[in-house]
Amino acid sequence: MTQEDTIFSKIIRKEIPSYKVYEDELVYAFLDISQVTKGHTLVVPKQATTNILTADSETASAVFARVPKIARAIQEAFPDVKGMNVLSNAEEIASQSVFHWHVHLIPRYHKNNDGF
Ligand code: DGP
Repeated sequence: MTQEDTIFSKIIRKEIPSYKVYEDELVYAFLDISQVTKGHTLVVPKQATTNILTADSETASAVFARVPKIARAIQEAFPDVKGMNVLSNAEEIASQSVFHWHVHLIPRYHKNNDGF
């Protein structure tokens, strides 16, 4: 399988539906299907790369430059957001399951973190 064949590339190309949170020429952000908490979002570069261990500086800059804006947009959509985890899993040993780089934005609402 090439990186272009991952489910996220299909989502970026709109071959598979997703709930869009943000999009521009370099980055696509959409709700994670698993919703660890309400508003759990994935920020993905349109240029496919496996993970943060393979991302070039240009791609990494594009993704991380947009993370604060997208994080604040989530907080505006869900005003009860109290904080947020920002994380990225690289390789199977670190629980990566989709091999197209993505950053998780996981809003936190309560001390027990359920968010629902
Ligand atoms: P990771 O384990 O860090 O590689 O995270 C992959 C995430 O991708 C996981 O939280 C579930 C999410 N995911 C997998 N397939 C789909 C999909 O088809 N649509 C959406 N919206 N999210 C998906």
